[in-house]
Amino acid sequence: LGLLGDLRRALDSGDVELHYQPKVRFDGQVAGLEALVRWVHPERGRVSPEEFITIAETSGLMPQLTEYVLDTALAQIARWRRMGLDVPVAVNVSPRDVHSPGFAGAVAARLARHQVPPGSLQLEITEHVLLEDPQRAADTLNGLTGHGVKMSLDDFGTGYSSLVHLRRLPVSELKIDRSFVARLVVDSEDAEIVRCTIDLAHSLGLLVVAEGVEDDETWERLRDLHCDAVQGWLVAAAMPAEETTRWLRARG
Ligand code: G
Ligand code: G
Ligand code: NA
Ligand code: MN
Repeated sequence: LGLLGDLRRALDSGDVELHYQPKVRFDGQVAGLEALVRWVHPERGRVSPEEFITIAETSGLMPQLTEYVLDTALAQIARWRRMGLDVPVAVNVSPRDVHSPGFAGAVAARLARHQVPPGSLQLEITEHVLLEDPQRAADTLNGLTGHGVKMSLDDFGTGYSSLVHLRRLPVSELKIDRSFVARLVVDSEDAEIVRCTIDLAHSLGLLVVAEGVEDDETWERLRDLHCDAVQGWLVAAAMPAEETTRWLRARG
C-alpha cells in the first residue's frame, strides 16, 4: 500500500527513470534500443520492475506508468534525433494498455506532440494480450500499425503461443525469451526450439531478436541459425540515457 502511493508520487516527481538496452545485428549495426523502467525508492533503494509493474497493474496505475514511459522515451528520442542519433526505441506496454479503447489514438497524439516520426517508436507486447479479448487487442494493434508504429512480440515461447494468433497479429518482430537462449549452447532441446522459432518467424516475414545473450558461443550459434539481432549483457546491459548516448557515439 505504501509502495503504491510512493510510486504515484515518483511518477509525478520524475523519480522513475528509463534505461536503454541495445538490440544489435550480427554486423554490429544497432537495430534499436529497448526502454526499461527503473525506480530508486528514497528509503528502500532500487525496487525491481517486476514488483512495481505488478503493483501498477493491480492498482489501476498502469495507464499512468505507460504514459510516463511513453513521454519520457519520446522526449529522449527527440533529443537523440537533434543530436543526429536516429535509433528506434521500443517501449514495453502491458495487456491492460492494449485493451484500452483509446490507446492507439493516444500514442499517435503523443508522437505528434513530441514531433517524433512513428517509425522511431516500437511497442513490445507479450502473448498475454491475447488472453482477455483477442479481437479488441487486434483492433488496437491494427490502429497502432496503421499510424506507422511497429509492434514486437516479447518473451516469445513463455506464454500462450498460438500460431493462429501470431499470424493474425500485426507484429513485425519476435523476441525469443531468454529462458530458451540461456541454454542454447548446452541443451539440444532448447537449441531446437530456438531454431524452429527463427524459421517460423522468418516464414511469417518477421524479424527475430534473441534476448539474454551473455557469451560469444551463444552469439555465434544464433548467427549460424540466421537470427536477425541480439540483446543481452554480451553487448550491453540497460544504461541510463547519457551513458546510452556515449555508447551510441562510440559505435559510430
Ligand atoms: O530489466 P528488467 O528487470 O527491467 O525488466 C523486468 C520486466 O519489466 C520485464 O518483463 C520488462 O519487460 C518489464 N518492463 C520494463 N520496463 C517496462 C515498462 O516500461 N513497462 C512495462 N509494462 N513493463 C516493463
Ligand atoms: O521481459 P523483458 O524481456 O522485457 O525483460 C528484460 C529483462 O531481461 C530485464 O530484466 C533485463 O534487465 C534482463 N536482461 C537483459 N539482458 C540480459 C542478459 O543478458 N541476461 C539476463 N540474465 N538478463 C538480461
Ligand atoms: Na521487453
Ligand atoms: Mn522480453
